[in-house]
Amino acid sequence: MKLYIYDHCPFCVKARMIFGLKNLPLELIVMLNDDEQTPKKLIGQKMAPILQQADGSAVPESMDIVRLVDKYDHQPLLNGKSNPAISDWLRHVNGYVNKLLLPRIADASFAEFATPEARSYFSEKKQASVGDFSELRKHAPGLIKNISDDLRQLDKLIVKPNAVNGELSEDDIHLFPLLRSLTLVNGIEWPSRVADYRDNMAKQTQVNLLSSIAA
Ligand SMILES: N[C@@H](CCC(=O)N[C@@H](CS)C(=O)NCC(=O)O)C(=O)O
Repeated sequence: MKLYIYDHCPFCVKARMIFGLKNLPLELIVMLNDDEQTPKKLIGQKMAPILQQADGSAVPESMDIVRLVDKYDHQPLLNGKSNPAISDWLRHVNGYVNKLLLPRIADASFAEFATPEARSYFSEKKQASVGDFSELRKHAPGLIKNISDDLRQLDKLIVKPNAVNGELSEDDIHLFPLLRSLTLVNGIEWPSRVADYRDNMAKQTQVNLLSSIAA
């Protein structure tokens, strides 16, 4: 099967995770960020991730892909219960974290930004929605402090390094992509349980962290 993604995209990480967890073969295709034609041809809109199945049919929406692939072999892995405290934590952090992440993503060496046009497409689109990146960069120290404080709260919610609630659940699929994105940012204080969970999930899901290109 083929998965069309952007490497920086947390929704794409959700879809990648289920393939890694189940150790299923997958061809990853990183689209240029300004390539509107490929996604529009597959699903009628510019959106990633997109799963192209062996019969050629294309499936959008990360959680639809996760649930479909989890059931492929009739041995689903995501059987654990969700903890409402995890979705509350994610809702709170997702309320501000893009102000920290988007300016760094726009500068990083992701394959979807292999041409200057693809990088500008991203920067212009995102600045139109979250505001001027140079202005946001001035707030980075405060945002890094906020996220470090919030990670200390998350530390108390982590039950095991291999599953946030003790057994793999959709909470893991929602939580790990955000932690992976945060590895793009230098200076964050990672509490030990969160760091163990982040590293263990990267191994289990076969999805790389971004520390090597952090700024
Ligand atoms: N509900 C969708 C959201 C996916 C999404 O927002 N993807 C972003 C990338 S992170 C996207 O493709 N945006 C259009 C663009 O980048 O032009 C899902 O869960 O798959």
